[in-house]
Amino acid sequence: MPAVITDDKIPNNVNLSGDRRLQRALEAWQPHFLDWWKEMGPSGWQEKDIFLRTAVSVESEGWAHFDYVRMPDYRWGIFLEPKQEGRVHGFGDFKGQPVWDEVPGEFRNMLRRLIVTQGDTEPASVEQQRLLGQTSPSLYDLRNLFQVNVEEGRHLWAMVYLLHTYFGRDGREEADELLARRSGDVDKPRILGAFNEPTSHWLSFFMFTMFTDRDGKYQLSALAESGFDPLARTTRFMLTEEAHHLFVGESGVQRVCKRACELMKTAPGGDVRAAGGIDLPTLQKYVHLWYPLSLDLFGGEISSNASDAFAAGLKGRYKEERYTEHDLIGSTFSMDVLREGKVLREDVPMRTALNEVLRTEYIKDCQRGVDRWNKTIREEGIDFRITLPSNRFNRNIGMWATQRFAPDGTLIDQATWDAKRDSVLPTEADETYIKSLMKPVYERGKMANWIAPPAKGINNLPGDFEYVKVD
Ligand code: BYC
Ligand code: FE
Ligand code: FE
Repeated sequence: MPAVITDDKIPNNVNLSGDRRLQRALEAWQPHFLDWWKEMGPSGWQEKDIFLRTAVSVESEGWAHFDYVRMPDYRWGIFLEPKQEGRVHGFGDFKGQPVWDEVPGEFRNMLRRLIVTQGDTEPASVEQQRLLGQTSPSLYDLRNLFQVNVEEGRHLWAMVYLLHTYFGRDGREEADELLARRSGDVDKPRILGAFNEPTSHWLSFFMFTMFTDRDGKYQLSALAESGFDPLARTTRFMLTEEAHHLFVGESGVQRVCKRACELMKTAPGGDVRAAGGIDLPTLQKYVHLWYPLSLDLFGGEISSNASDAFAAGLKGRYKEERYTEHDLIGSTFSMDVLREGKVLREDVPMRTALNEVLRTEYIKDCQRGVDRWNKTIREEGIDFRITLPSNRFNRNIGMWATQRFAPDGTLIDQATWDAKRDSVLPTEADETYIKSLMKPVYERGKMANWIAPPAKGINNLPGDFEYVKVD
């Protein structure tokens, strides 16, 4: 493993200076990335000093360096986990054979599509979050937002490195396209649904980092199993950073829950809204919005793409080593399916069910987070439970998208849906109310009224640390 080179234009542990052509190509892409960052990255804060973590190596001890940095000066680097000598394909048709260090011709398109789809989500999320710095509930949250943003920028670099290194001219073109598409744009939208949704306030930001970044955890874990070794090594390191994004989301919502409970107990008549908080029924509606959008990101329940990617050894399951069987020929997965307007349980050939297999793991993980929110609510002495809706509710991708379902999974007709919609999903009035709360709080140690302070600061620093130098 080459040492980390940090005095180059592009910090890396892939010996970039040993490949002049590649280095020149990436150095030519770099100014385009910076232009994109300045145009579409966090608005209004580019000249300020932010207390950020920068990945400087892949050592499990001390991979991160914390210091003040202006975001355009952030050292976006390329880091791959060390190569494991003798690594073999762990699943699929090539199981037991040595992993690939080059792209096999027959799978080139499939692999490129996976990498481009992954890469597209990273800048998309930065675009979605670009205005949130104007309304942060505290300096602590402001810094966390920017931390997530710069790391999503680094994740884009990770995928662009693969495209430039292994896909020649097509790869360079795809890398340019990654900077050309725009979240929510009618003509050149981002590839996947959730990445074109507005994230226009901090409640949606926390839901996004809870539910949508968690799709990232599961997709990256599936790619970390890949028999295309550079992809596996890149995504493994991305997962290290991802944990903080999930923390921001889960703890963010938890703090909103806590504050809602406090206000229920202290506000006249327990009226949380009158006291300037986010009431739990409204919070539940945002769970109903972001959770199905994130479920959609796993693709159709029955998918030949998923089957092909597994067969080729390109995309595995979550923690493949936990399973005993890695061929999946002749095995089945028991799952709900829609047949002639009815929900039935069926055994589906395992390889075609792999999107659903991954989604099922994701759902369990989401439930664990929701359980922790409910624990907070219970500890506050409040009788309310947040629930995840059925995986059939409000879907736009896959077999459930063709019918209407209530949050409990009951099939309902369009008229019932129309009558129910505003009681289960955010209305325009809810959006207006939440946005009305979004007033920036930029004094050290202060917190907006609608959210409880964090249990502790970042990197063991105190809560009133100057996470962002405002002046
Ligand atoms: N929206 O066979 P199907 C992250 C398309 S998040 C729009 O059912 P497949 C992050 C699909 O592309 C992780 N289109 O599904 C989080 C296909 O189109 P084509 C991102 C969709 O292909 C927060 C057609 O429907 N990583 O990192 O098995 C912040 C039929 O597809 C959607 C990845 O996604 C949708 N929701 O699975 C920052 C990993 N779903 O090709 C970052 C790479 C499906 O027929 N991607 N379609 O035109 C994949 O593994 C797969 O592409 C998917 C879809 C899992 C997304
Ligand atoms: Fe990411
Ligand atoms: Fe993330």
